[in-house]
Formats: sequence, C-alpha cells, structure tokens
Amino acid sequence: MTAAGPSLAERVLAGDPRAIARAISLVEDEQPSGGDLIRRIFGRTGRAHVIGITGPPGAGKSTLVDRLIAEIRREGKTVGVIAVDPTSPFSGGALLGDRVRMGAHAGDGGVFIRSMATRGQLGGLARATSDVALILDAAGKDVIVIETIGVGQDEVDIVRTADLSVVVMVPGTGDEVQALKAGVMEIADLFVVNKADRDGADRLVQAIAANQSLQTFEPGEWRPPILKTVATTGVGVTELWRSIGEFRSHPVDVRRTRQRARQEYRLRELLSRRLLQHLEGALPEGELARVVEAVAARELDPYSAVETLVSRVFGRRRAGLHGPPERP
Ligand SMILES: Nc1nc2c(ncn2[C@@H]2O[C@H](COP(=O)(O)OP(=O)(O)OP(=O)(O)O)[C@@H](O)[C@H]2O)c(=O)[nH]1
Ligand SMILES: [Mg+2]
Repeated sequence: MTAAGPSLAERVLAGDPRAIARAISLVEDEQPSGGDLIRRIFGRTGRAHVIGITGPPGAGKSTLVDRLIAEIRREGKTVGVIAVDPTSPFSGGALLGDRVRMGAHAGDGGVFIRSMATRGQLGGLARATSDVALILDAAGKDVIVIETIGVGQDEVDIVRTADLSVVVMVPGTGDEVQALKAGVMEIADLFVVNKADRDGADRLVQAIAANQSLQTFEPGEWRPPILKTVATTGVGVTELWRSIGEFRSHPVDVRRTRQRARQEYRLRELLSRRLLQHLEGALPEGELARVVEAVAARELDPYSAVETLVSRVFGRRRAGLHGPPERP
C-alpha cells in the first residue's frame, strides 16, 4: 500500500481529471497500487452506463462516438471515452485520427477521453479496460463509451464489460461474412450499418436481418435493431442514441443478468491469475521449467503435468482436476 493511495482514490472519486489519468496509468501498467485503488473505489461503481462500440478498422466508430458525445452532452450527462488502439500497424493512423476528431471536446470538462494501447499480452487489455471503466464510473461519469477495433476474441472480452454492445458494420466490405465467423451476432445488442451513404447499405441490413431470423427470441426478449447511420453528417445518430436508451429501459433483467455475468467473468479471471501466481511462487525454483522440458520431450503429458504441479502446491487430495481424487 502506498502513501499516495488514499488521496488518489479520493481525488478520483471527486472526479479530478489528473487523478483519473494517473489512476488509469496504474491499472494499465498492472501496478499493485492499481489493484489497491480499485479496491478502494469499487463500492462507488456500478452507476455508469457502459456502452461498447466495436467494428472493423475504419468503420467510422470514432466519428460515431464523436457524434454520440454531442448527444450525451446535450442531455447534460458527462461521458468518459476509452479508445482501445489496434496492435496492427496497418491501422496505426487511428490514434491520431481519434485525437484530432474527439479533440473537438477537449475543452469540455464533462468529457474525458483516453486511448489505450494493446500490449500484446493475452487478456491483459480486457482486464485493464474494465478497470479503466471502473475508474471512470467511480469518478462520476454518467456514460462510458469503449471503442474497440475488430471482432476477435479480445474485442469480445472487452465488449463483455459493457452494459450494451453496438456492432458497427460498413457496406461493401464483406463485414457480414466476418461477423458471422467471429460470433458477433451473439454480442450485438444493436447493429449499426454506418456509411449508409454508400452503395449496398440496404443489402447489408438485409444480410444481418436474414442472419437474425435464424436466431430464436423469447417473447419480450430484446431483438437487436439494425440502424443505418452516416456518422460524418450525423444522419441516424439521434435514432441510435434513442435506441441505446430504449435498450437501457427495456427489460431490467437483461442488464442485471449481464452485470452478474460480467462480475463472474472478472472474478474467475482474477482468481485464475491469482492462483497461477500463487502456484508459481510456491513451486521450488526451476520446477516449472523442468516440467515444461519434460512435456516438450514427451516424457510427460500435459494433464499429468498439471496434476503433479497442482498436487505439489495444494496437496494431493484437493488437487483432483479431472477424475476422482486418489485415495490417500
Ligand atoms: N462516407 C462516409 N465516410 C465516413 C462515415 N463515417 C466515417 N467516415 C470516414 O471513415 C474514415 C474512418 O472513420 P473513423 O471514425 O476514424 O473510423 P474508426 O472505425 O474509428 O477507425 P479505426 O479507429 O481506425 O478503426 C474517416 O475518414 C471518416 O471520415 C460515413 O458515414 N460515411
Ligand atoms: Mg477509431
């Protein structure tokens, strides 16, 4: 525990932008003081409405977010934006683009924008993003928007931290095929066909609708609407914001179930990381490396390796990972 801990937490809770930025850096760098901070502020979270916006590079997500910020501010609400940067050098221009575009809100104290870089560590970004969302939530932001690129597993994990997920697609890019592959149909609460000023927008809407018709919906269940927007001119953005509001006020159970699922996911994730740390710390020096060698040399299978390692740390009787525990 650092001496700066409590005051930083207090400053975050008071909404101090510099404290928010500092707190975000701590969780981004996976500092222990970051975990300490989350512990202090967690009781004051759960109030913000978290919106995830995902879609392929260049789909117009940032332009759309920029428009949404205006809608949110018009209602007098405050907003925090987390723009998750791509790892791919091909979309490296995105960060600058985001800065330039969202820079229009730079002087507005009710808007906090932060870009986050992917570090290439699996799951690390999803974890950091959900912690950043907690910080912005505790800092009193009414709405939190998380922009992520792509439709891969990392994005799905990030989107899992949101109350509502918007999937943005663009006509004439074969997005519909990619979407079906990556299981985006399951995470979308709202589909946006952006760049509707281009040819093929209606075709894409139909393709999504056709896919949706294969899904079964319970009576009263939310059926993700498919909206068309032109982010550059703002066409359809008011309708999008209204739809987001409708989802929010629709079935209370959906949100509650999702929040519970989100907490469970986080808890399990933190737990497995902690247990792995414990195991690594508890094993004799070089033991893990020796077991890895043995598996690599095909002297030991991975299942037995796990059994051996776990029983060495936690004891034989509690270590039955598969099959019944051995008799003492
Ligand atoms: N014609 C047209 N262009 C658009 C529309 N929306 C965005 N654009 C343009 O598409 C380009 C990419 O927009 P961005 O908002 O940066 O897209 P993004 O999805 O945030 O991009 P990444 O963050 O790099 O994935 C920009 O040149 C925008 O001006 C639209 O509705 N119609
Ligand atoms: Mg962007």
